Order: sequence, then structure tokens, then C-alpha cells
Amino acid sequence: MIFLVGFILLSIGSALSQITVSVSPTASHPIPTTLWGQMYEVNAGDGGLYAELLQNRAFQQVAAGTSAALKAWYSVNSALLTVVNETEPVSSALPNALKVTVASDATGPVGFGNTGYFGMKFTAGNTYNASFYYRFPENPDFIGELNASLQTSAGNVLASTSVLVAGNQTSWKQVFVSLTPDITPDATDNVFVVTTDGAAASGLTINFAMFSLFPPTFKNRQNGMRIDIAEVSTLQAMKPSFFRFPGGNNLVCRGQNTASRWVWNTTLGHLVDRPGRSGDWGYINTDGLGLLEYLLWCEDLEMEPIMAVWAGYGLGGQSIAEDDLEPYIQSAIDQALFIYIAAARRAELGHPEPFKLTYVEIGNEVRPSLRIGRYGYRWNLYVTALQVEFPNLHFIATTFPFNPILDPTPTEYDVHVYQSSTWMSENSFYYDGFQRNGTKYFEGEYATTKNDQGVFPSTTRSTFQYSTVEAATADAVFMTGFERNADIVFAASYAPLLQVNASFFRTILHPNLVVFDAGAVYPSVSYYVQQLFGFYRGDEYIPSTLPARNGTVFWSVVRKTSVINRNDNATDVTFQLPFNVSNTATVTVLTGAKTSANTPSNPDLVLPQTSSIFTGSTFDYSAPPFSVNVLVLNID
Ligand SMILES: *C1O[C@H](CO)[C@@H](O)[C@H](O)[C@H]1NC(C)=O
Ligand SMILES: *[C@@H]1O[C@H](CO)[C@@H](O)[C@H](O)[C@H]1NC(C)=O
Ligand SMILES: *[C@@H]1O[C@H](CO)[C@@H](O)[C@H](O)[C@H]1NC(C)=O
Ligand SMILES: *[C@@H]1O[C@H](CO)[C@@H](O)[C@H](O)[C@H]1NC(C)=O
Ligand SMILES: *[C@@H]1O[C@H](CO)[C@@H](O)[C@H](O)[C@H]1NC(C)=O
Ligand SMILES: *[C@@H]1O[C@H](CO)[C@@H](O)[C@H](O)[C@H]1NC(C)=O
Ligand SMILES: *[C@@H]1O[C@H](CO)[C@@H](O)[C@H](O)[C@H]1NC(C)=O
Ligand SMILES: *[C@@H]1O[C@H](CO)[C@@H](O)[C@H](O)[C@H]1NC(C)=O
Ligand SMILES: *[C@@H]1O[C@H](CO)[C@@H](O)[C@H](O)[C@H]1NC(C)=O
Ligand SMILES: *[C@@H]1O[C@H](CO)[C@@H](O)[C@H](O)[C@H]1NC(C)=O
Repeated sequence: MIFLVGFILLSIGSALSQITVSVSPTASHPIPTTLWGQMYEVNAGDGGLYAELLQNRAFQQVAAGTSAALKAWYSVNSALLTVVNETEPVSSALPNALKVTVASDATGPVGFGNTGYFGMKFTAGNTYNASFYYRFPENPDFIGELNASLQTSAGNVLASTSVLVAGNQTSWKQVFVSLTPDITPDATDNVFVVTTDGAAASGLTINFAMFSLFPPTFKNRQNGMRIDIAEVSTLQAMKPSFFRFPGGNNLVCRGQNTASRWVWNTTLGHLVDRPGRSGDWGYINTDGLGLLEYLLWCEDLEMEPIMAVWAGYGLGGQSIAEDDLEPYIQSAIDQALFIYIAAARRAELGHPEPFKLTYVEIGNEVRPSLRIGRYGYRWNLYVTALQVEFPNLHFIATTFPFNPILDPTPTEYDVHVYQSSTWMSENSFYYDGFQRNGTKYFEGEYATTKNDQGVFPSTTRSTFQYSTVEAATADAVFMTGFERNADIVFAASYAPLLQVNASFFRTILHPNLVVFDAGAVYPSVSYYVQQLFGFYRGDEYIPSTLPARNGTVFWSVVRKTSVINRNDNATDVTFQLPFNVSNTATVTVLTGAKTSANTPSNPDLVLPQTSSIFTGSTFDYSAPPFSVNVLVLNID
């Protein structure tokens, strides 16, 4: 069955004269299947989408001997803890280990705990897989137990298990245990603890490396994603069609040296073989969520990867000279080869089949305000070399179109915009004036971030912490422009996608689409706009009376072949349809007070509500102030 979808939006709650929307009998252009997707940013993985519960699990990228190296770890019963540069590291990628010394007069359980990123949620009946490596560097005459447990912050043991260890274990040995709590504590300030009997182990030194603690994951993938962030009610429910990764700011090392860039092949394989890196937003990335995990995530959500490659420049102004780019270009070629050609390496990692790859983005967000060297020669050298190897790939330029002029002429541009609600609603027609000459556009990052006339980059001070109804309706106005121009706009993703609700992570940009903490996720009002557009995505765009460019009511009409429910409501906008429709239709309305936001303390303040309306070839609909309305009409 064919149905029609109209988006109507009142961005200002003022009184309106009657608006008449006449709908064309024929579609003007198909809507690309890639239109609505997701953009991964650097604050989304560790402690977020990536389900690992322990923070600083492998002492990656920390300076041995410092107290900072012990971040998230604490001593239990006076054990002496130090992070050391191991003489026999567990792997070449992980030089550091946790050295634990038990005092000579110790009694009772002695050891250490980890507090997680911002707490840990434990649920009765779930199995938590824990693992770690240990060794006794001094070969003591000892046989005893290591006890691994999940505990509340007050020390109530929720689950525990013990393993027998012998002091002659002088080389690294990995231990796997599973822990299943039988109660769910109310709080999330829980901990993971490892102890040994102090009296038996008095005076001993034990070294530990590469810990891990995983809850059940999305689709039960090992090393996988956090279910409540990934699942039906959040990211999956957006029905995203693409995933842009590995994150804008993972592609522009912030004032750091080139060595700290994201390097695809150091994010593969066993976790002990991943060195991690000092991230661009001021915290350490484990790289546990690496290239393969991104690709599997794409498969799990049926998203197409839009993969970016590092193009030799950083936000701090660092830039690789033209003559020195060759090895980095080779690395980009190898990255693409890995994804769909180098079967042997993929097979080794459990995925012999090639992954889908159509789009490769060269770098990230080249803005004139940033002194990041010349993009022109990078674009030329990267694209020329990649095209030889991969004639079917599309390469996306990240400069503002069309400055500077690039050679070869880009067929795709990634355009970013973080703007005020006024700017967004005035720019619904942004793409209408663009030439139709074969160049396509990817709105790879956009968000309404403030209600005044701000210009990006804006200070975060004046931007919304959580998107409001005003901001979300402005996003929707801008998005109707993508549908109308979907003949040249092939993809769009709100950014950033995820933000932890804790002071742990420095929040560089906000609002974010989904906020989360250790225990829950809080989809923003803007999230529901994305979900509505994603869920009701059309196959074809149907022209209709154009909204006023600086008006307050906007709409977009699309059609697709599918079956869905129906519904009804009343006036202000009169639709004139060139087809007969069934006499009831479904309307889903997202509305609220202009300043309302979904926050951790009031997460469900603004939710889409669905009801029925009576319809016909001509019908009236009254859209509430500040609302996004999806009308679903079945064509007879
Ligand atoms: C539209 O329907 C909603 C839900 O049934 C109702 O609350 C509202 O009053 C209706 N609006 C008008 C203008 O009738
Ligand atoms: C760690 O020790 C090794 C040799 O044992 C040395 O080469 C390396 O520089 C040390 N690393 C640090 C960060 O001190
Ligand atoms: C592990 O230690 C905790 C806390 O001391 C204790 O309650 C528990 O019984 C121990 N578990 C095992 C399996 O030894
Ligand atoms: C280590 O100690 C255990 C327990 O005493 C013993 O069974 C084992 O044979 C020893 N291993 C070696 C290599 O000596
Ligand atoms: C936990 O361990 C079990 C048993 O090895 C395994 O089947 C399961 O996939 C693991 N779960 C995760 C999330 O790694
Ligand atoms: C990654 O690739 C580079 C070549 O681009 C190579 O020198 C390096 O050894 C590789 N690293 C790993 C961990 O495979
Ligand atoms: C398309 O039009 C833009 C803007 O006029 C121009 O810069 C670009 O080079 C054109 N692309 C092609 C492929 O002609
Ligand atoms: C986290 O949520 C609490 C309410 O539960 C709120 O008071 C706090 O401001 C939030 N913090 C951030 C950074 O979002
Ligand atoms: C819309 O904006 C244009 C240019 O800014 C202005 O000339 C026009 O009067 C405005 N129209 C309305 C209805 O406000
Ligand atoms: C609507 O239905 C009527 C009665 O079946 C039919 O005569 C008319 O042609 C239809 N109109 C359209 C636009 O399909």
C-alpha cells in the first residue's frame, strides 16, 4: 500500500492565517536510502556505546608511577598500588601493569577496586564476564586465591568467585570469570573488586594487566555495545541508514603530535594488542571500540559505513607537508583494502566476507578559521591515489563547498552546521539554490545549538545543555529542506550523537542527541525528531505548495510503499490532495512548551504522541504551536 507523510511545523506559536497546501500528483525525485543516519563522535565510545564497564582497564597511555595512572582504581585494605612500566609487559602495546604489594602485617581481604567511568549498573540475573592477566614477578612460595567480586560502594558483595593461583606463575596468565548478581542495587555507584587473603599473601607482590568487565551486550557480541544505548528504544529505533566514523575529532588530533592520531590497524585484534590513544577531547581512548567493531555495528543496525581517513592535519595547526604524505595515503589505502579486499586479515579476525563500503571521507571539517594547512594538495594526493585502487569508491570532501576549488572536482561534500534556531528555520531553503550538476551533499553534522543568532564555532556557554522543543522544531525545519533537496542531499546526521551525564567527560559540544549515565539513557527532544524522520522516511518526494521561506509553518510530503496504521485531528492547514485517501489517518505529534527539554531529571517530558484524524482529498489540520507533526495517509 502506498502512503503519504506530511511534516508540519510551527516554529513560532503566533496566530496564523489559514495555509493551504496543495500536493502534486507526481513525485519529483526519489529519496536516497542513505538520507537519515548517525554520526559517531569521540565522546560516544568508551564509557558509552562501548559496553566495557571498567575505566582505565589496561593503564593505557598513562605515565607509570603517577597517581593519575591509577585513575578509577583504589586500594582495598591498604594494599600498595602503583602503575609500573613492566619489565616483561603483557604485550608490546601495553607497557604498563598494576603492581600490588600486600603489607607484611596484612589480614583480611586485601586488593583493589575499580569504580568504572561514572559508576556501574549491575542487574540481578545478568552475567558479567570479567578477565585479567596476573603474574608473580618475584616467584614466591605461595598458593592462594584471587577473589573477584561485584560490590556496592558500601562493600555489599553482589557476586563473587575465586581462582587458585600459584606464586611460581612468573609469566602472564589470563583469568576469565563470570559473575551473576542475584540482587539489583538501586544505586549505580557500584565497583569491581579483586582481593586476596592478606594473612596468606603478606609481603607478596602481584602484577596485573588488561582487565575487562562486560555486561551482556547488544546482540551478545563479545567486546560489544551497551544494550540500552544500542537497542530498540534508542539508536536502533532511529532506523539509521549510515554510520559516519571514526568521529570528527578523531580525525583531527587536537594540538597533539601526529603519533597520537587515530591509526586504523592499531585498533584491531586482541585487546592486549591495542595501545589506545590520547583522545582529542582530553581523555584516553581504549580503542576497544575499533575499526572492526564499528563495521560490525554497521552490520548489526544495517547501516552503510561512511568512513573517514586521517588526512594529515590537526586542530592544533599541525600539518603534514605535501612531500611527506605518502605513508599516510598508503595507510588510508590499506584501511580501505582491509574493509573489502584483504580477506586474509579479515578472516583472521572472524569476518572473511567483505564489508560494504561506498563512501570514504578525506579528513574532517576543514574550516578557514583553523590554520590546518592546505587541504587542496591533500585532497588531490589522497583522492588520486585512492581512485587508482578503488575506482568505485566515492570520496567526500570536507571543505566548505566550493572554497577552495579542489582538483579532482569533488562529487560529494560534507557540510557541517551548528546554529541557532533562528538560523536553522531561516535556512530550510539552504540547498534549493544549489546547482544540479552532479555534486551531492552530505550534511554530516548539524544541530540547533542555541536560540540566539550564534555562529559556529560558538562557545558552549550559550548553547543548550539539552535540546529544547524550540531547538528540535528548528532541526525539523532544516530537515524538511534535505527531503525537498534529496536529489542532491544524499545523507544527513545530527551531531553529536551521545553525551554522558557526568562531569567525567568534558563536554565539548552540546546539546547531544542522546544523554546517558551509568544506569539509563535520556533521548532528547531532538532525538524524537530524528526518530520520526527516520521511521517515516519516504521513497519519493512529492512537491507541494512551498512553505514561506521566513514563515513559521513548514512541511514536506513523501511517499513510500509500505503498510502502516491510521489516525485523526483538525484545522489551520488545509491539504488538497490529488488522490483519494482513506478517511482516517495517523498523526504523530511531538510538541511541548518552547523551552521544554528532556533531561536526566525529567527524561520523558516531551514524547511523540500518536492519534487519529479524519482525512479526505481535502482536509484541515491544526498543528499545535512548536510541534512536529507526522501525518500518515493511506492512498486508496
Ligand atoms: C487535536 O487532537 C488532540 C488530541 O486528540 C486534542 O487534544 C486537540 O484539542 C485537537 N486540536 C483541535 C484544534 O481540535
Ligand atoms: C619502559 O621501560 C622500557 C625498558 O624496560 C623503556 O624502553 C621505556 O622507555 C620505558 N617507558 C617509559 C614510558 O618509561
Ligand atoms: C570473596 O570476597 C568476598 C568479600 O571478602 C567474600 O564475601 C566472598 O565470600 C569471597 N568469595 C569467594 C568465592 O571466596
Ligand atoms: C607451580 O606450583 C604449583 C602448585 O604448587 C605446581 O602444581 C606446579 O607444578 C608448579 N609449576 C611449576 C612450573 O613449577
Ligand atoms: C560472556 O562469556 C560467555 C561464555 O564465555 C560468552 O558466551 C558470552 O558471549 C560472553 N559475553 C560477552 C558480552 O562477552
Ligand atoms: C600498521 O600499518 C603500518 C603501515 O601503514 C605498519 O608500519 C604497522 O606496523 C602496522 N601496525 C600494526 C599494529 O599492524
Ligand atoms: C557544481 O556546481 C558548483 C557550484 O557552482 C561548482 O563549484 C562545482 O564545480 C560544480 N560541479 C561540477 C561537477 O560541475
Ligand atoms: C546529570 O543528571 C542530573 C540529574 O539526574 C543533573 O542534575 C545533572 O545536571 C546532569 N549532569 C549533566 C552533565 O548532564
Ligand atoms: C521574508 O524575508 C524577506 C527577506 O528577508 C522579506 O523581504 C520579506 O518581507 C519577508 N516576508 C515575510 C512574510 O515576512
Ligand atoms: C476518487 O474516487 C472516485 C470514486 O471512486 C473516483 O471517481 C475518482 O476518480 C478518484 N479520484 C482520484 C484522484 O483518484
